[in-house]
Parts: sequence; C-alpha cells; structure tokens
Amino acid sequence: MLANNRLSQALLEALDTDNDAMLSEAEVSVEHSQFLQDEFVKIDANQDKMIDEEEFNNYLAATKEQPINVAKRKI
Ligand SMILES: [Ca+2]
Ligand SMILES: [Ca+2]
Repeated sequence: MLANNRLSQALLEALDTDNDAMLSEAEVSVEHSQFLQDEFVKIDANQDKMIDEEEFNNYLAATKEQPINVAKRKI
C-alpha cells in the first residue's frame, strides 16, 4: 500500500501541471496517455471531472490487486 501511494503520488505530480493536487481531463490528455483517458471515467469515482489523490490511489490499488492475485495463483 505504501509503495502504491508513493507511485501514485509521483504519477500525480508528473501529470498535475497546474499543481492543484487534482487531475483534470485536460492534464491527462496533455500526457497523451490514451490509457488514462479511457480510464478517466472509472478513476473519477464521484464524476466531478477531476481526479483527486484519493480517487487515484483507489484506482491504482484496485488495478494492483489483479497481477498480485494472478501471481499468487501460480504459486
Ligand atoms: Ca491539476
Ligand atoms: Ca473526482
């Protein structure tokens, strides 16, 4: 979890060009990240068209679960 938080913080800082600790659709587009644009609606849990740190953390935590579960199943 701590590693996820650090990762999301680094990503958030990289994408957050106006440094308001929120990611707008425009900021996500600026990075030309098609993946993030597609995922924007999913990440934006309260659908206010802004991604805050909590939403981003929740999203990353949710996506990180999957490879871990797959890895566990192999063992
Ligand atoms: Ca911003
Ligand atoms: Ca939001």
